[in-house]
Amino acid sequence: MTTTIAGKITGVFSISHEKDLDGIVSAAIVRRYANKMRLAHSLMLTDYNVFESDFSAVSSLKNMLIVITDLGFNIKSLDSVLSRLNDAISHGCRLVWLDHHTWPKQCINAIMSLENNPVLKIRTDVCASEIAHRVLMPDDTVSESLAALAHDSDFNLRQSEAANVLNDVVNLLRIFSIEKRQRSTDVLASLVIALSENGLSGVWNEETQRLRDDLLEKRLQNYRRGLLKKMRRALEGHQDMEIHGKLVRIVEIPAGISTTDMGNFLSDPENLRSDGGQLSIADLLITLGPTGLLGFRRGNESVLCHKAAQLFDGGGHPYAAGGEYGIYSDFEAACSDIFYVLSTDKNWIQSSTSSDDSESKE
Ligand SMILES: [Mn+2]
Repeated sequence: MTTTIAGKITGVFSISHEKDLDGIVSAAIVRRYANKMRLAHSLMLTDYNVFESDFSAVSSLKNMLIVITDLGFNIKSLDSVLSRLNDAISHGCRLVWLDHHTWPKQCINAIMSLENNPVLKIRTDVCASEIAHRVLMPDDTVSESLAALAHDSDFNLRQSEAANVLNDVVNLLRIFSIEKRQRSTDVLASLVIALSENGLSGVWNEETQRLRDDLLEKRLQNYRRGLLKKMRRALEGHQDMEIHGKLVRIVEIPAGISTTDMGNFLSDPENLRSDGGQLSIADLLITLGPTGLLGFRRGNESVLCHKAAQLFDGGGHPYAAGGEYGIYSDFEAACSDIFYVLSTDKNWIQSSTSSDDSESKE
């Protein structure tokens, strides 16, 4: 596509997801592309709750290559998104949209029917950074390794300490921007720039396993200490119940902690140790978030998380799933409800005939 950009394009306007490492790395790859093409580069990081209002800036763009990464949109925003893009395209802009979320057919058709040859690449089996690398910078090894980093984070593989660290850095900077009422783009732009200039080694010292920026490293350690304290307190308030012979544990997720972080914390036997001794690993682990969302994980392969989640208007995989309890005020009362619903159904437990050999695999 490098040869098909119209001559009058003067810059790249990059719009990416602010919320996680995949969005930040996608933006870094887009910036490498802009540099390679000797085009000016501007950045806007956004999230779904402010996407439509942020997107209004698109209307006034002129002669820009608009590159949107790691963001999808739903039918509800279709008209407003289309009208902004139509404005921009009538001012000589072109659109490239790269995403890995599931799109409604109607939205795909609407984007593809825009003028000026829009590019829309959606794949759900990889992360957005990997799509950006393949579409924009296929021969660039820095983009390739950045995309691998985002993959580790997005798929929660946790094989790269650097990915874990950068994910926490993105979160801590986002929270800082909310608390200080600053634009997330202003707070996160230097990270995007550092990653795009020198790849991971621009921000991370592989030898010492620390961030190159000492102050940021200090802020990271404080942030992680705060997270641990919150998660330990949440674990202390856990509710356990044996249902159909399985140990079911519910833990309340404190504000500011992601379901992934909480789930990872609770699945590590190291964290289940307290002064009172060692908590056993639950067969079914349920997290209840502040807005009533439920996360399901298992410590035993005879448990089917997606079947449990189906009892709460959700679904997912046998090993992890999500559902919804709804707004609640009393955690213990909510737990009793959840335990009761699970007691009324046995489909979330695999029949015992094959469980012996499958259990040993986990
Ligand atoms: Mn993503």
